[in-house]
Amino acid sequence: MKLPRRFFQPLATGAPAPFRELPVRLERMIHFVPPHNDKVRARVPELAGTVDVVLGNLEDAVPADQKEAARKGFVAMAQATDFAATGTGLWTRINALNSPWILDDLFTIVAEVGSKLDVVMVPKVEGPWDIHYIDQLLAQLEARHGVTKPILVHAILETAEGVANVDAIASASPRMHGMSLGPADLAASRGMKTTRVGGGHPDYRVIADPAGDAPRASAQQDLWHYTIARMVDACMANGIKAFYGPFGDFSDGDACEAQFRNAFLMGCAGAWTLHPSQVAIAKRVFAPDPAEVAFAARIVEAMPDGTGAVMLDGKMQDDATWKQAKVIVDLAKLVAAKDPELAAVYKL
Ligand code: 1VU
Ligand code: MG
Repeated sequence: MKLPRRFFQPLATGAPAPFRELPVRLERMIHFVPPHNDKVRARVPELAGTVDVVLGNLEDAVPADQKEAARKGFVAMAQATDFAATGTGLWTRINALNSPWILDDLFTIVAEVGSKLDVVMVPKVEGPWDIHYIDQLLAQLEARHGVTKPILVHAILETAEGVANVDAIASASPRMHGMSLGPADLAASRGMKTTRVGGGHPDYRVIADPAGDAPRASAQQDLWHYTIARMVDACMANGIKAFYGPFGDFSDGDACEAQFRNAFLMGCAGAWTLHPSQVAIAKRVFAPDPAEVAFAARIVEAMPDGTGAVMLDGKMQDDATWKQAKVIVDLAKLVAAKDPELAAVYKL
């Protein structure tokens, strides 16, 4: 671990200094685009104004013989659209550190479009050593290609070893943007018995005690509660952002919405959208409920300096509830700045 004084120094001569604070950005959805698919890629200019982040995916879901096409497609789509004009983030998911493609991914992308790229998503991160490697390499490439804004790193939490090291990953570098839960790879790595991509499982439930001959009530539980909680604590303790990842059953919007909402309530900032149908769900979920915003605004107003104790509608408010209210009001303001319809509803 670097000493505090060295932690924020650039890792290569000529590389930009790391951010002291993360840029404040609304990232309700990270929308995955398969860049080797010409038809979907052609939609990116129109898509860019409707999502918070466009991510060109180079890793899983891209066939091995299409890796080069995906990389070229990503460069083309990054060059063709002015993402900054609509405040849309531009990310890529590179191939894993143990793959034969990662060097070409980073060498090509930073050289060609490094100045337009906000975040590199790194799959299958096992520990801080993976982040250190990417951190050093990105600094060398930024210096070589004159990139002046630091490219951030986002880790996918999708192996048992990664979960065991989640705190060390979150604090590995000032380049860390955040983390996403990767429920499919993680399920496989842990030996979980599910073929689903995220969401619950009908057999994972608690059952009530027997009460005579009455049928015993039972309820499905959230398979991902523990991991999301660990990820949120690791991220927020280090001032970075937590995200729910993919939900694979595009036909079950209700289940996707429930999974996204659990993640939102637990502290996540957004989720991945893999299909256009999931974008509206993420927009609905990752913006606070208008009634909650109205009540939170009353709390903030009732305690202008955030201290003391007051009663609102029979409920005690104090310094701690003021902070809770501030989380909601701040997010509502961020959403309102981008979404005029919600700005009107929030009255902010
Ligand atoms: O109506 P049209 O035919 O003009 O368009 C189709 C389709 O092209 C389009 N579409 C998309 N547009 C933008 N972004 C997308 N991600 C996207 N996906 C589809 O929407 C229209 C309707 O599509 P569809 O229902 O007919 O679906 P398709 O069979 O065309 O596409 C399905 C797949 C799964 C291939 C496509 O959605 C996709 O590639 N999504 C991203 C998958 C991905 O990135 N997976 C990796 C992350 S998850 C992980 O790593 C762990 C599991
Ligand atoms: Mg994965």
